[in-house]
Amino acid sequence: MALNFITAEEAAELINHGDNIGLSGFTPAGTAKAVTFALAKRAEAEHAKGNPFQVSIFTGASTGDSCDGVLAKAKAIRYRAPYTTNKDFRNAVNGGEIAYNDIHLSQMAQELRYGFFGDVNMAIIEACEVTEDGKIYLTAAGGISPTICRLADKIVVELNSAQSKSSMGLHDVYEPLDPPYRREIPIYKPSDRIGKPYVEVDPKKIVGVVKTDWPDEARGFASPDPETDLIGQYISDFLVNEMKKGIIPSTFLPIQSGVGNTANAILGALGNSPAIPAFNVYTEVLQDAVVDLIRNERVLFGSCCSLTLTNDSLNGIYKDMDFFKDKLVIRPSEISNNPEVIRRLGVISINTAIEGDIYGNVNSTHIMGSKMMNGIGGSGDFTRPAYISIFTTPSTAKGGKISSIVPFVAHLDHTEHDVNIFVTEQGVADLRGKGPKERAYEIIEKCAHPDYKQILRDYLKYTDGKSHTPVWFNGAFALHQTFMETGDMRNIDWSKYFK
Ligand code: 0RQ
Repeated sequence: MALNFITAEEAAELINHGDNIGLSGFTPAGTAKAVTFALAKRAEAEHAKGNPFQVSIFTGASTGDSCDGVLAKAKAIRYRAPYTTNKDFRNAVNGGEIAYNDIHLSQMAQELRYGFFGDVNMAIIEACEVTEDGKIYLTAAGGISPTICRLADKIVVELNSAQSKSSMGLHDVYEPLDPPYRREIPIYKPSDRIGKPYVEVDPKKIVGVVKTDWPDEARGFASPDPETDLIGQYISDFLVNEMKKGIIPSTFLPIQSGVGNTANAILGALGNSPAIPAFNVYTEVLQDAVVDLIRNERVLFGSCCSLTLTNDSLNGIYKDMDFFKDKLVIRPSEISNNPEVIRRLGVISINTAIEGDIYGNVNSTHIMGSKMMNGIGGSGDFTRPAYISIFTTPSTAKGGKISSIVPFVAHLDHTEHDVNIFVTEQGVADLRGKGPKERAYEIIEKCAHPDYKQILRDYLKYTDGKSHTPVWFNGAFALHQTFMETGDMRNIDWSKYFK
């Protein structure tokens, strides 16, 4: 069947108010750009005419400005799931304009198949190649593309010439069956391939192909600073020690690392540690640091869901495909983040917290309990089934006015049952094999900033001190309350909270 080439504006005209739209990509990598940009313009035009125009957006993870940014500013999104990082989108969410559903990334595709979100009216998929018989070759990310392509009534392909066709063998496209027919996902080592290098669709569903040359919108990272360097060094030393104790096998275990500057610095530290053998990465987002480690043969293999790289780094891979093709694989998020596989492989997870509490609960998503930052992303997918789960954060935020260690997290994403190790620039708290009160002591003494150690010890003193997990209700959020009232948690006056 001949491909029908259309413009981005013509594709946007095929979308109706109230539609459910699925997008390729995971982070700004591999995300549809041209049609979503045109869709925002269409929404603005409809709104100017007084017509309602809003859609629901389903993605693999965050997107770039040409999607979440422009659509949020155009007030074109009613509902959106999962993860985002865009500032304009965040403002709209925290202003109550968008129903944002922060679900675990590994669950997005299957929950679409289960019908939790209704029909998928259109899938917009970025590709580096599409064939008349319905083979779509994805670009820098797997995301939820296989599932939305299968579920969608209509597919629009963004054929992006800024993405090299040399990426055509990188993907391993596999979609599990749903219960009660689901079998094990047959990945036994990070480099195993179990699917096809393309998404196969009924060609009749491809209603249009939009040619574009829009580069990915992933941003670079700041150079590591002394704080992130220290955290990276602590984690590297901790893992070496675990290997010496025989807890981590001498061949080492695959690493998952979150996204951001700290994650980039940690991977750099692991790569530079002579005591750590060359290792595998089984992660969702592959960042620049890992590309360098693959080139230096410190990382043997990288399994991911997206190449969230600077464009220079991405093009470097595309140019060097002969070197990278047996060292990298891009999977759908349902597979890259699959708890079954993560537990089988024994992945060591390293993610960033906004705050943690003295018992080991972690808040990854909400500032002061109510303002959404980004979302849980894949951190929950990896933390629970991890061989060892690690969370990191600087011990303070906003120049010391906020302690990242608090009596009780103001929002809970990862519970004390799932968190093994907590690391700040102050040190490493090992929560394994400890009861709640022992964990409280460990976290305060090893991780809290010196300005907050006594404040946290005082909080514990005001609990009944005896019960299993002592909580003082009036004081549990007193540090947060003090920050909201005075702008600095160090102004805490516990006596105000006595009744
Ligand atoms: O605010 O931007 O106004 O300066 O939060 O903090 O220190 O820049 O940290 O960029 O590494 O992000 C948890 C948000 C950390 C991220 C989080 C303020 C701080 C700053 C950002 P400003 P930093 P990072 C893989 C895994 C969840 C998803 C996940 C994240 C801003 O890592 O979204 O793990 N994780 N995904 O000042 C108030 C505190 C604070 C605070 C920091 N305690 N109270 N504000 N801030 N701590 C990725 C995917 O799934 C794709």
